[in-house]
Amino acid sequence: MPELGIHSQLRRSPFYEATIAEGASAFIPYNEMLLPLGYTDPEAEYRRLTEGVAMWDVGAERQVQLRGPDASELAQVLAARDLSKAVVGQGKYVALCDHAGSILNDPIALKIDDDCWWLSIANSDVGLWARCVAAERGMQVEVSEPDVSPLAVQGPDAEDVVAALIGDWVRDLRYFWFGDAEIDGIPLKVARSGWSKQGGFELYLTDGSRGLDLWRIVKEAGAPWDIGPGNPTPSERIENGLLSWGGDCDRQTNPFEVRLGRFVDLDVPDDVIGIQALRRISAEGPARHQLGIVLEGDDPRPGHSVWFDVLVDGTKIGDMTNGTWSYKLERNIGFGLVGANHQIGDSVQVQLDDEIVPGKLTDIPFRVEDR
Ligand code: THG
Repeated sequence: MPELGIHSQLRRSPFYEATIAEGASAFIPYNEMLLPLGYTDPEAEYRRLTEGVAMWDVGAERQVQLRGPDASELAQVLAARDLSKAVVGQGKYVALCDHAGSILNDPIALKIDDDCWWLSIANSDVGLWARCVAAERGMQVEVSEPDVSPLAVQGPDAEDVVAALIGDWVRDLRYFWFGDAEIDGIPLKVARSGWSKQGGFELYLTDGSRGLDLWRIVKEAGAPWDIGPGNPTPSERIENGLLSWGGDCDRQTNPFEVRLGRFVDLDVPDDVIGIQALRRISAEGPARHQLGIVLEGDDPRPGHSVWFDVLVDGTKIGDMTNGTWSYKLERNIGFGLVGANHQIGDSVQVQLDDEIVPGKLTDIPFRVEDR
């Protein structure tokens, strides 16, 4: 790989200096920000996440704020999921689709107020899309990027840490629901969410000048549980089937192909973007589907986010999208986006760079028995 230049628009999160002090050794660009990718020891970070508690700088999960009398209407027009019954304090995982029903982003939509929503976005420019749609439809709504930066606390001990920090009321929060809190004068929204299946919370910091204070306070509160730094961990998230927009789907992928059909409501109003196409795709059945791939061999390979061809008898049947070494299965695993006629249990081959490696299609989440 040649050296990559760093664009001046790659912004630092309010937690950036703390992550450097903790030893962050790799970052990726995400929403024109730097997102920490690791702290030199991926296995230790995986163990901490799956057996203890980790804190993550996910400030790059930016919020697209919709505010005004038409904010709820705009949120609904953008999202192929029924938001009409959502109440203030509730979040929902949604697919934002284009007119062809392809996924543009998969944010969490948080209802902040009757006239205000946040879309907590993955890595694509939803602000641009939302502003354009609002203007074209003559809606009264202001679209902005507020000063909000999530800090995730994830792992089996996360609930104890966040309860110690904020109060026992957080134990009653339902998944994706949130409430307001203040620690040491630092304003937060506290949500039960996060990009792992280990359980946890996200502290949405709403004053970027207090990022380093919040990092220190969470670290101190988590010390009895041995909290340490971490990051969205490829092994854990692939084992458990969490999708990375841009990594496991592209702008030609629809929700039914990547197991997001359960988050699509076909009976939303006809003016929801993409819904006509989604109804048609749902009726016809998607051409591809997402299954697991377990590769043969127990030597760890480097993780990848480029797509590799998946073959049967030399013919391409789909792509292996993101892949990684699984600490749980002790195999190399990844997501397959393959023709709908290929099924769990089928043997496949994956063309990795200059080597063809045999593997098997499996269910998701991945299970040790399936290797
Ligand atoms: N937190 C916040 N913002 C985010 C993410 C996050 N923005 C970008 C990205 N992550 C959005 N993508 C996802 C993908 C999956 C989940 C959350 C965000 C997720 N899914 C569960 C699942 O699929 O099993 C639960 C879904 C459900 O039951 O509704 O958690 O992590 N702030």
